[in-house]
This record gives sequence, C-alpha cells and structure tokens, in this order.
Amino acid sequence: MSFSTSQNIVLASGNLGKIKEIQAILEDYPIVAQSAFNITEAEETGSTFVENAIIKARHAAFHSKLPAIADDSGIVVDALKGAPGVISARYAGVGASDQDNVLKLLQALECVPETQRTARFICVMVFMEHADDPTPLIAQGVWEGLITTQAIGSQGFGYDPVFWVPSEQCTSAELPATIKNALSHRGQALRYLSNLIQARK
Ligand code: ITT
Repeated sequence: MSFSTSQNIVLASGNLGKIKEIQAILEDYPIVAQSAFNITEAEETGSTFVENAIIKARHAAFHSKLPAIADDSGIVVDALKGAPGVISARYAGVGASDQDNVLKLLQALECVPETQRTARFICVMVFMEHADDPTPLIAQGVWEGLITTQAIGSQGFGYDPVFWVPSEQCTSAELPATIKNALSHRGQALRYLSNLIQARK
C-alpha cells in the first residue's frame, strides 16, 4: 500500500492486539497510536459498530487535531441472537479480561450443538480527515466461523482462541499473524479503507 502525507494519522484504539494488526497491514501509513497524545478512550455509546467507530475517530481527531482512523469490532454469534456484538470487549463486564469474555461465551453456548455454533467477526474501520468531517470513509469486513467448545491457541487476542476458521481447520489463535491478517475481518476492512483513502486523495 502506498500513501503520501506529511501529516500523521492518529489511531483511535487502546487495544494493543488491534494496534499491532492495524500497523502491520497499514505499514506505509504514518500511523501513531492515540496513547502518544495522551488521548483517553471515547465512551462507546452507539448501538452499532458504525456509530461507535465514528465516535472513536471523531474523538481522536478532535483531541489530536489530526486525521484519525478507528476500528470498532466484535463477534456476532447466531445462537445468541447476535450477542456479544458491540459489547464484545465488555461482555463479561466493564474491565473484563479476554479470558473472562471467552469463558462467558463458552458457558452461554454450553448446550448448543456444533452445527448451531455459527458466528462471525465484524470490523468497521473509519477514517475522518478532521473531527467535523461530514463524509467519513467507512469500510466493513466480515469473517465467518464457528465457536469451539474450548480455547485453543495462543496467538492474537480477544476471542481468537474460540473462533474456528473452517478454511484453515484451526482457531484464529493458531494462525500466524500474516495469515490472520490476510483472512480476517480487520484485514478486509483495512484493505478496503486504504483504497477509499487513496481514491479520496
Ligand atoms: P478500542 O475501542 O480501544 O479500539 P476495544 O477492545 O474496546 O478497543 P472494541 O470496542 O471494538 O475495542 O471491542 C472489540 C472486541 O471484540 C475486542 O476487545 C475483542 O474482544 C473482540 N475482537 C475484535 N476483533 C477481534 C479479533 O481480531 N480477534 C479476537 N477478538 C476480537
């Protein structure tokens, strides 16, 4: 990917797992995490991934006075009517660890047979030129899979140890970072977002 600007782009995320993946995919972009500007996390008051991604990008652009990229993502489980969805990061409560969230998900699906354990990761990436940008660039990625009955693997973050990837016959926590980025909801959304940014320049 190529991108030329003298301006940095602030990445509106405090999640180190995400930041690593985003920086690896947008390696040619001058991206700086919002923590470098001491920007605290925005309150995610939206009920959709799109709303929350815009809230985060606007917040980071406002406080840094720079263009901003934000990611709102999560896991959507059919047997749970779409939960955890937008509250994936705090499914087991505010401040919950990845392990707490994974455990709660496995418990919620305890009696659900394999054929009904379908799920998908969703990622909405937003680029805003400035905090009042009326035309944010919005890109969504979707990654289909199944929820396992136990945690397997140690790569990645969040729900990766319980997300079974049928094409690879392993969980996303068993995939090398390059393969996860090639397949994942975040990889898809970032490549699409990059095209939108290039087209706008
Ligand atoms: P920021 O808002 O600071 O970016 P966050 O973790 O609070 O960090 P979200 O509100 O977007 O971000 O929640 C996303 C959650 O969804 C994340 O914490 C994981 O639990 C889960 N998730 C998203 N993408 C994932 C991935 O690639 N692998 C595993 N879990 C993922």
